[in-house]
Amino acid sequence: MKNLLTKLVLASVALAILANPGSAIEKPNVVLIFIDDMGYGDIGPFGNKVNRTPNLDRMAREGNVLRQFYVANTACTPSRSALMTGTYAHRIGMDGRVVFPGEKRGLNPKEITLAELLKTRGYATGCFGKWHLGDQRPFLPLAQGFDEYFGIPYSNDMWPGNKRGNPLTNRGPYTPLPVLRQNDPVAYVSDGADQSLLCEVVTDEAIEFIRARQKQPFFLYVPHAYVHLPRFARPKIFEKAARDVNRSNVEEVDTSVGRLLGTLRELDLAENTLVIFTSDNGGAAGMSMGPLRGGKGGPKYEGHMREPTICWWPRTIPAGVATDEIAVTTDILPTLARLTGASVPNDRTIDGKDVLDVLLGKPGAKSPHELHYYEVDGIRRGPWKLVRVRRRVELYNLDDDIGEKNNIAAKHPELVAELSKLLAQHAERIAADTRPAAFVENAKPIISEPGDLPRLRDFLGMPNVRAAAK
Ligand SMILES: [Ca+2]
Repeated sequence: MKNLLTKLVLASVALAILANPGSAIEKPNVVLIFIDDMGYGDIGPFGNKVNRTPNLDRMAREGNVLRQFYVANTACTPSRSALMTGTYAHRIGMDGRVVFPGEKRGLNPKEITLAELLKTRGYATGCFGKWHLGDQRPFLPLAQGFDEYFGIPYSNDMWPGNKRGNPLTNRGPYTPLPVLRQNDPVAYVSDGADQSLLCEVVTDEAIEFIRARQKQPFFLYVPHAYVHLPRFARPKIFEKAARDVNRSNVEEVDTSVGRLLGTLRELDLAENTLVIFTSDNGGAAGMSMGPLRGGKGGPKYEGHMREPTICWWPRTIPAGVATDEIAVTTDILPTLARLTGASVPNDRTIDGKDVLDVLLGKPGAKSPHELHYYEVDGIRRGPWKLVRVRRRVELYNLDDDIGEKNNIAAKHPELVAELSKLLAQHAERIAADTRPAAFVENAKPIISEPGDLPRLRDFLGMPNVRAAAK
C-alpha cells in the first residue's frame, strides 16, 4: 500500500513537471515589480556607479540579468496596458496619451489581464502602487482581476501641486490625489512629505499581502509610483544619498526590493517564487539611460524602451547569469500562462510570445522574436534597427553602435526598404485587428476635495514626517 502511494505521488509529481516544463513547482508565486520612469542605467547591475543599489546587485548576483528586455510603449498608461494584456496598446485603444483623473476612458474590462489569467489557476492577486489604467470604478484593479489593491490610481504628478493643470478641464487645477484601498479613498497625498512615503507604504502593503497569502499561490504586482516626478525624499534618506533626490528615489526602490525579497526568504518562499523587476518606460529627467540614447516619451531609440530587468528565483534560475535574448513586456502574459498551466486567450489576438526559458536563464534559451517591433515606429532584426523619427527613417547597427549615434540608412538602401516594408506590414496587421478601450458615462474624479480624508502621513500615524525636495 505504501509503495502504491509512493508511486502515485511520484507519478503526480512527474505529471506536474510535464505540465509545467519551466519548473518542477506546479504553481509558483509570481512577484512583478514595475518601476515608473526608471532608466536602463539607473541601477548597479546595469552599470550605475553612483546610486547604491545593494539589494538589486544581490538580486542580479543570484538571478538573471536581461540586457535586452523591452517595454511595448514609451508612456505609463499604454505601457501598463500592454503589460497587463500581453497586447500592444495600439491594438486595444490604449495608445496615445495617458489617462487623466476623471477621464471616461480606461482599459476595457473585457480584456484579460495577468491577474484574471492567474485567477483561473487559483492565484490570490494583489496590486500595490500606481495603477493608471483608468480611475473610474469599472477600470480599477478590483474590476480587472485583483483581489486587493492599495495605492494611487494614476501618476503622482497629477495633483494640485502640478501647475500645468488637468488637460481634461482646460488645464484647470488637478483634484487632490487620493490613496485608495480596494475601491475607496482612505487618504490623500497632500504635499511632498506624503509623497516621500509612497514607496515605503506600498512596500509595507505588499509585504502584508505576502504574509497573508503565503499558503496559496499568489500573484503580487507592485507598480511603484517611484521614480516618477515630482521626487521627494525623507531627510535621512536624502542625506544618505548625498543630498541627491534622484538618487534617493532610486535607493528607496532598492530598499523596497530588498524588503520584498527578504520577506520571501524569511517565509521560506524564495524557492517557490519568480520575481521580475523592470520599469515601465525610459527614464525621465534626472535618471540615467547608461549607454543608450533617449528617455521617457519621444521617438523609439533604445533608451526609450529598453529597461533594467532582473529575474530571480533561487534554485530554478541559475545564480549570476545574464542574457542578450530579446523579451518584451507583452511576453509576460503568455509566459506566465505556460509557467502556471493557464491558457492564453484564444478568442483574440495576443501579441506576446512565451519567453519562459529566456526569463529562467536556461542555457541556450533563444528569443522567439526574430523580428522585434518598437510599437509601430521601429523594427529590429538581429543587430539591425530601423526607427522612424518624424518623417524620416534611421538605421543603426546596435552591435557596433549601441548609442544609435551613426545613422547608416543611406549606406543600406535595400535593407532600409526591406525593414520599412516589414514595419508597415506590422502596423497594417494591428490596424486591421483592433479592440476598443472602454468608456463610462458621467466620469468624474474620485475626489474633488479632501473633505475628511486624512493626509497620507496622518493615515499612517506618522504626522511628523518631513520631506526634502530637490
Ligand atoms: Ca512611466
